[in-house]
Amino acid sequence: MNRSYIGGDWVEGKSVLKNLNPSDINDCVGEFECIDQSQTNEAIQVASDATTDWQEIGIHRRAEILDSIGSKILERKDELGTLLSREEGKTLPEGLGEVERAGHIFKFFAGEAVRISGSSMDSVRYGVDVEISREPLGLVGIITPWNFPIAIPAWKIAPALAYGNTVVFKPAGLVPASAHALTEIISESGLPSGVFNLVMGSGSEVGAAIVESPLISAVTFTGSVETGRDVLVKTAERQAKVQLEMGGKNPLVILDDADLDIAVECALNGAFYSTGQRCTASSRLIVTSGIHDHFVTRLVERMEKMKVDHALEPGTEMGPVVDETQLKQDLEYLEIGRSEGAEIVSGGIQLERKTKGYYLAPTLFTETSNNMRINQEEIFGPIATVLKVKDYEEALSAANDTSFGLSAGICTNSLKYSRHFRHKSEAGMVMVNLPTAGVDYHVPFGGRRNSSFGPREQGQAAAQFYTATKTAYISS
Ligand code: UN1
Repeated sequence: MNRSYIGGDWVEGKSVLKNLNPSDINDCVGEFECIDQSQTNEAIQVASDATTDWQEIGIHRRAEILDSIGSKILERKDELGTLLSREEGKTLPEGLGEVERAGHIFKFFAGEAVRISGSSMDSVRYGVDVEISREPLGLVGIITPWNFPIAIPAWKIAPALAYGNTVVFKPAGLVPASAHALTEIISESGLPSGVFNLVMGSGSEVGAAIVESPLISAVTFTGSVETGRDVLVKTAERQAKVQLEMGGKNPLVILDDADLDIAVECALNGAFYSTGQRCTASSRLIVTSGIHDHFVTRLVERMEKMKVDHALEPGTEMGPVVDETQLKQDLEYLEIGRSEGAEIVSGGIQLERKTKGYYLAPTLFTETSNNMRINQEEIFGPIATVLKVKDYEEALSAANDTSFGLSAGICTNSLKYSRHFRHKSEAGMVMVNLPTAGVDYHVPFGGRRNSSFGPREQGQAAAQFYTATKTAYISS
């Protein structure tokens, strides 16, 4: 039974939900208990009371604790990766890779904890010194999505703790087992009780308590644009600090001079790995006319060879869609695309496998225009579109013609175009001859427009969100 963890205790919930394996819905990964709003408020109180303890423990001990969490995650990689793939449906290599990334994130922020620094300068008034320092915020509320069940929690929890904050963490209901396992590791790391709390339950009870509580100084959220807006409005009302990571409709531009092998692998990886369920997925493939037909033929050949199966089956390249609701949304977008006049050249059908799961063939639309809904709205499934354009200029303008701006990629051998694209792309991250998805843990992550709000995540940039700046003036 997966329970919430509050003030150092595993706490009984008010209702029980099943956690089903999307590769095999007859496999119940486990049950988890949901707590309600008043229990969440108790967790918030406990975490708020623990802030002084955590700040006074000092940076050396904080670093040691974070480093040991990172080591334990890496030691238990096989078990955690298998669990993650079983409950989320990404392939085992993807699950293992994600766990490894989470371990490295904790180790990175262990190092950052002892490097928290400020600056000093002379005041414009002679005889006065100015010292600028970073201080903890207090209590941080963390709300995470289901598509990266351990990496996204890690890249929010690790910096929150490293910079001296206490945490209330609400994972997505579809992936409670990974959250529980991570919490188990954190609970054994020597943290004072109340510093880290896991609160499992619904958005309307647990999420609402986090967003509305005056005891929470900052809320970091990754999820849908719709929920993100709600979090933004509610936190703005009480002037809490907020950081949002939401959707994407990321363009991958393929120019005539691209290396075709590289372009096809970037598109395949970016569009279909993790079943396309990444906010960084390459969902719009913008292809110039000279390479268009070759590219489509080669990508379709590769897609048809892709092994779509149970996430834990050796050799699987793409696992199932995460659940029935997401599958329904994906199927609806197939209809929307067809009705808009786009053509499906590969996929577009549900697949049956030995086990009953939410299998959908990787799908490619061609004959699209950029104003179609399938080119403007985030689908969050294994569905990509091809947009044929005349030249680089048209490709760039289509790439930027979106309400999102998370990641953008270009496949080309031209220094001129890759350099121009790097400067003119209106996305937060630009990839050259690489998929739009798959990011490092030690550099800033985030986007523009509807994709993100607030300071960047990860790397040293994380300090901007998880700390408050203090400016001190000192005269003798
Ligand atoms: C990645 O592409 O490696 O929810 C990470 C998401 C993003 C993370 C993507 N926040 O898909």
